Amino acid sequence: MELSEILPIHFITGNHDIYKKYDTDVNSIVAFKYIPNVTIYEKPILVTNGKSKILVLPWIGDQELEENYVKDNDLDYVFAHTNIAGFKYDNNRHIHKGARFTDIKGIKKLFSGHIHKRQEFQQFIYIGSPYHTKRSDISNQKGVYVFNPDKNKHVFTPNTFSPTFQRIPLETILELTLKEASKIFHNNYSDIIVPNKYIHLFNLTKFIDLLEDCDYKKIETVGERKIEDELSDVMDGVDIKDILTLLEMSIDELAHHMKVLVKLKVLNNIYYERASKEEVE
Ligand SMILES: [Mn+2]
Repeated sequence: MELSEILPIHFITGNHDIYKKYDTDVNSIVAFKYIPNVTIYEKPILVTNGKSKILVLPWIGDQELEENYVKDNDLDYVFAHTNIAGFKYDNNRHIHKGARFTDIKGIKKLFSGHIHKRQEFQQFIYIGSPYHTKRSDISNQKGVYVFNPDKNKHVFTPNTFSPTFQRIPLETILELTLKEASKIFHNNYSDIIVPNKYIHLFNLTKFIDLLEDCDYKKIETVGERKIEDELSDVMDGVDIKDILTLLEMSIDELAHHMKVLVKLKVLNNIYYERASKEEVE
């Protein structure tokens, strides 16, 4: 709202803004549609600034279709929300099942959302989330891109304001003065990596007491071994889930008896199917 008073805002639907798995007709960003100076895009569309041909490509979830939209139009720029083959998921696994945009010739620049990890390859850019949201963001610098289509130049400005997630070895901290330590922990989420052999000796409570004047977000300790376990957990995790799958997972978490779980899932499925079929006015 405040932003739209400064400059025109353009939204494109992503997979987490939609109710159904692929169809974007029921989405949450529609709520912003009536704000002056705000445009939302629910379907792929060609737009222009008078000089360049620009494809706006909201979430489709079908890599072939996405590739065709890009191939079939002689484009300058693309703004997308999708998996792009050759890049990495937030958990660092390679994206194999994704649109092969990097093979398509002639795109001057492509910006995409979807993956939160900021990454660039040639003229293809995942802008990333604007700030850290979880531990997998550790060491991924977030920020804002400003793009000038006339010159095909972009400038990245790091976000040095928002809290970040970080991991700091205990040895490093022990070398710091209290003032230096306060500065590092200030406003951030920090894991102190404690060597396994010292895990029972390090007194976190006492340590945090020392930092009482430091306005930190969170300080936790992790053993070296725990980090290894966690990393392999992340590797096995599936990155993107649709609402149906998320609902099913939370049903599982209720830990009812098998019979009840099965009933809930059947109900969930029926409800979801109905909702998906229903016409939206
Ligand atoms: Mn997404």
